[in-house]
Amino acid sequence: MKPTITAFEASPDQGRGMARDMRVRWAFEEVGQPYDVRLVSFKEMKEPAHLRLHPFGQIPTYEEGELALFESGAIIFHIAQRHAGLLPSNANARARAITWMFSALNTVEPPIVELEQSEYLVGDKPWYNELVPILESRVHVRLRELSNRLGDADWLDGAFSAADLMMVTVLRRLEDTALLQKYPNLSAYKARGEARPAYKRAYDAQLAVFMAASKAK
Ligand code: GTB
Repeated sequence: MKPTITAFEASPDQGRGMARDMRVRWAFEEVGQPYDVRLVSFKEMKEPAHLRLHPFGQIPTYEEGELALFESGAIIFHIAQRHAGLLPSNANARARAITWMFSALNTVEPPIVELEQSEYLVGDKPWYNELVPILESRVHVRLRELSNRLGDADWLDGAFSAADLMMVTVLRRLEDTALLQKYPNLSAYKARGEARPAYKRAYDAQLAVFMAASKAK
């Protein structure tokens, strides 16, 4: 059965693939699983039908027959469990890859999101300009640590896995900043992920949503 995910009808990123459906699309493309997308408006996301799928009224969601999931991490883990290609078969290597997936979501992404959200949450406060370097320094701590660990390896732990897919999508969130430039190996790592054919197919698919909406206007 073809799974259906949800994505923004009108993504604020204007087709740059910054919303979290992008990582799910990429996972599908990596394993060769066709999928459908149901586009939802901001209003629909907060209505009962969508809240039954996602208690926090967000995208992405995943539906396949009786199964409904939310949280991009859980969805990608589910896809990776069901298909070969995103997690190693060796049990220890698989556990390590899952550990990296969690660390992308729980350790690296939060300070990046805090920085990203600070501008629209408190950008008008008189102390905002003092807050930014503090938040940036928290991001730098994680980037420095990640950079040290990655070293000159291509991927986080052996072959490309769902861990890299997750980490690359997290690092992409820094595109509007200069923070990543300080870490050439992380910039190259991100570029390596984005150069994968599956990434490109996923990117083009979400861009097509934006292009179609722009044409319809
Ligand atoms: N922990 C959840 C997950 O990993 O799935 C977080 C899901 C989430 O944050 N969803 C966002 C959402 O639905 C979209 S991805 N927001 C609407 C709401 O909460 O009401 C976050 C996002 C949105 C837009 C951009 N952008 O335009 O650049 C980037 C990232």
